[in-house]
Amino acid sequence: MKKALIAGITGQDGSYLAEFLLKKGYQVHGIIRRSSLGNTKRLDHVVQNQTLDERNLMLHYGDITDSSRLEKLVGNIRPDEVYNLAAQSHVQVSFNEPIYTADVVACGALKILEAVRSNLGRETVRFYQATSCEIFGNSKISPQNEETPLHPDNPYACGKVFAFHNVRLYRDAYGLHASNGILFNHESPRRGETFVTRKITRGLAQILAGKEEKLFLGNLDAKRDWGHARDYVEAMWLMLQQPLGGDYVIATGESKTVKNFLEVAFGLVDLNWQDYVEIDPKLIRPVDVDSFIGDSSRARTMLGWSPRTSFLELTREMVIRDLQEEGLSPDRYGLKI
Ligand code: NAP
Ligand code: F7E
Repeated sequence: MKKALIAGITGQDGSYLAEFLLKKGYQVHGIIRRSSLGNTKRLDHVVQNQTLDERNLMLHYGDITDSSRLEKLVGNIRPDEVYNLAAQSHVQVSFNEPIYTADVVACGALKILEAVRSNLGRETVRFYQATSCEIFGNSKISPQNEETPLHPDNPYACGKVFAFHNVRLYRDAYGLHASNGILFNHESPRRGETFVTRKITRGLAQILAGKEEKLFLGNLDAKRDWGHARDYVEAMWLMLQQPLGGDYVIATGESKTVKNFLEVAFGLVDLNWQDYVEIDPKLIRPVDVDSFIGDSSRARTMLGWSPRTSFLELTREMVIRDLQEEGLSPDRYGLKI
């Protein structure tokens, strides 16, 4: 039985990846932070599904900033595959907390990479780093691919660039099977509530439930290449099944504005978003990336990967799940599950 270790298993992607690997027959180990309230909401259904003699999901306390703990976990578990998804992943928060973000996003990635290199033979382990299209920033080149020059435009992106180069370096210097998944935005009903898509679908459901009257947002003209997280975790795994490590852009190749997302989400329940949305200047970032659009030809050719979920299907799934969270029947709005 193959063993995988996931840092960031309690996040959106970590929970989908854990499900994916468990279905493939892996023993999955996850690193979770101690929290005074639970942080395993996205995993509870998986944990509860396990029968006692089939406990293939194991959670270990740890923090990506704590190298001694990472050394111990990697040394004891001896995983075949290590996925580093742990991050302070909110761009706007990274402007407020740049030092902490760098500790987690940049140094955290290097710490787990070093724990892998020093504990495990390069023949036996494969490493995945959650890199982001944010490394391209406001690029002059569109669409962006693996050759696009890096131009990070926020502290989070600067941290991801540091990690990106270290993964490449560990591949070249030590022969480690290490890959950067350069993922463009990916969303789902499990998306954190302060990212724009989930903020919109959750806000819409709260308006319909009569709990809120308005939804406050920032830059509505920003364009993002939005895919579904469930599709993107498959690409992470595929990268680690290749004979050599490498860097791959994962994207849909379609870019939409925040306004487009509002139109589709509110349109699904026959509302006009302009009646409900107000701009809050506090939500405008010191620098925002105007537009992302990815060219994932390399992944499509070499990994045989392509996205399965359309923009409309993604938005629809998120709206339905947030209506249900508010105790509203999607049927009432003509939305069949
Ligand atoms: P997410 O929902 O914010 O999850 C982040 C995970 O990292 C959570 O499990 C979080 O734990 C954990 N974490 C944060 N700080 C940590 C620390 N100090 N020690 C250990 N764990 C820590 O992010 P996501 O959307 O799943 O994204 C997964 C990864 O892909 C991240 O590295 C992100 O930067 C990157 N990425 C995301 C996207 C996207 O569009 N979603 C695109 C490109 C790259 P808690 O649950 O305890 O907070
Ligand atoms: O913003 C605009 C905002 O926070 C998208 C992370 O997963 O993807 C994510 O980063 C756009 C931006 O995602 C609000 O200014 C308008 O232009 O959902 P977001 P992000 O910043 O693109 C990348 C690939 C990652 O790697 C990151 O980890 O929407 N926007 N109004 C808003 N954004 C937020 N959050 N909240 C608003 O009210």
